Amino acid sequence: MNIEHIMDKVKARNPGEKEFHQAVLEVLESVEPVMKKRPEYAQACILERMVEPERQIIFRVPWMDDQGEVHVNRGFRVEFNSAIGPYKGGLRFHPSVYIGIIKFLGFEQIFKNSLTGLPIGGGKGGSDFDPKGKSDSEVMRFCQSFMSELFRHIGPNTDVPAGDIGVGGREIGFMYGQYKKLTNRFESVLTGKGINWGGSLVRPEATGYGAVYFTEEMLKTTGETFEGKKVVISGSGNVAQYAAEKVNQLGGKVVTLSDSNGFIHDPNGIEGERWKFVMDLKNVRRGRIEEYAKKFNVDYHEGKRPWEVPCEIALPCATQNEISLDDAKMLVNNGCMAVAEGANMPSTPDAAEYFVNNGVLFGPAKAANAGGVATSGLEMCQNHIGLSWTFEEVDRQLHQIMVNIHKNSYEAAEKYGHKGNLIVGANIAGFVKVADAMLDQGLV
Ligand code: NDP
Ligand code: 2IT
Repeated sequence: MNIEHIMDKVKARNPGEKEFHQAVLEVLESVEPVMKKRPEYAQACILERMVEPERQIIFRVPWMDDQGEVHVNRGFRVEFNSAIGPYKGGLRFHPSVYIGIIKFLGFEQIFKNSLTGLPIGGGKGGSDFDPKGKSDSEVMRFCQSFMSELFRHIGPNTDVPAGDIGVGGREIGFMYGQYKKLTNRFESVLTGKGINWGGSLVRPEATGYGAVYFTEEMLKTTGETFEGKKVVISGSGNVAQYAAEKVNQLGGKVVTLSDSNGFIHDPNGIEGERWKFVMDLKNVRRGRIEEYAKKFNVDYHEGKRPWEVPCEIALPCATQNEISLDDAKMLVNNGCMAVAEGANMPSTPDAAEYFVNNGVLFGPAKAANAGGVATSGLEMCQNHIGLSWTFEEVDRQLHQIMVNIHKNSYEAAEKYGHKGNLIVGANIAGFVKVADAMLDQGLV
């Protein structure tokens, strides 16, 4: 097996998709020792098949704004791999979305979903639509138009989308309503649904809580806990909000949050009334994080990311490539001992490598943020059996899944000679299950 050869081919066949190239290269490098031990994988061209999505759908999404003006956006759904279950993964609505972003996310999702231990394949979708500044009716019309094409490609045993950046409970509701109208079926075709219509308790909290549970497991390996630790978080959306809540519950102190305009630094800790203010600001009023600084009279840093603030633990929960090598150096210099990726691929490859080589406990995205999709899997399970579990029950299962993901990634890294490197461990543990399923199912 020649990684360079496969990588050259990926670049030639997917020109300009730099985020996708980045995600593929990391996995190829990690699984090299497995490929040496298991020649049957190379013989069946498992890697060459894995990097090619099973199906890619690109479609027109026309919609009308409140002034009666027509807009046209582009919709995507990449159904990447169904070896271990129906395609599963979120939808991202953000102006930066193009096929390369959706493919990087869909590719990562294959291994993440495998790590959860649940029967879910990998997929991702979205649109270059920007929900920011749009009215609820505009968002509804967009979601309805988006689903008017997407519905024919998805289904509870085929492909089950959920949220991601720019897609939360409001958007899932509008899309679910349209799916139901078009198909006349009330079924488990989306996750992240409202609690009164098939949603699961803990799904809103799951990604953030899961990332913190994962961090707890990493800290345990060095006898540490969250108690009294200063925690820097980026983002102030779904993942960041609930990561902050869980850190507070475990005795840590969250001192930053951010959005795409800048970050706030609150040395008092973002908890209690201050945390509730963020929840209302971001989920109800849909305002900017700068308002927090005005309200509580703390520092706001326009156009900057929070990595300059000294901390023991950093949780990037905003977007891809938000931690550069320089940021990583700054964090390590300031005493950061653990980084867990709540966002997808937030560390650039050289930043991630720097953390690992400098003794930082590093939880890569596909392991650390798998709690969201895992709880989506639990939502599907409840829908299939027609029951709803309690908050405590879902939280218990989420916690156990995060403990297992840490254990499996840690052990895989050790087995293949990279003790403590959870990037390698998570990639290998996620990969082997999917590769074996593909072998079992023949050349499809
Ligand atoms: P939200 O839309 O709820 O929040 C995203 C946050 O990140 C906002 O504060 C947003 O700021 C900020 N952000 C987005 N893009 C950028 C950017 N280019 N530069 C700086 N800040 C940015 O999304 P989520 O919280 O759901 O998602 C955050 C991350 O977590 C993403 O990487 C997502 O893929 C990942 N993730 C999400 C899961 C989920 O269940 N929701 C599961 C696993 C991973 P602003 O409002 O200004 O745009
Ligand atoms: O990146 C992710 O794992 C998600 N956005 C959640 C996917 C899901 O299906 O819950």
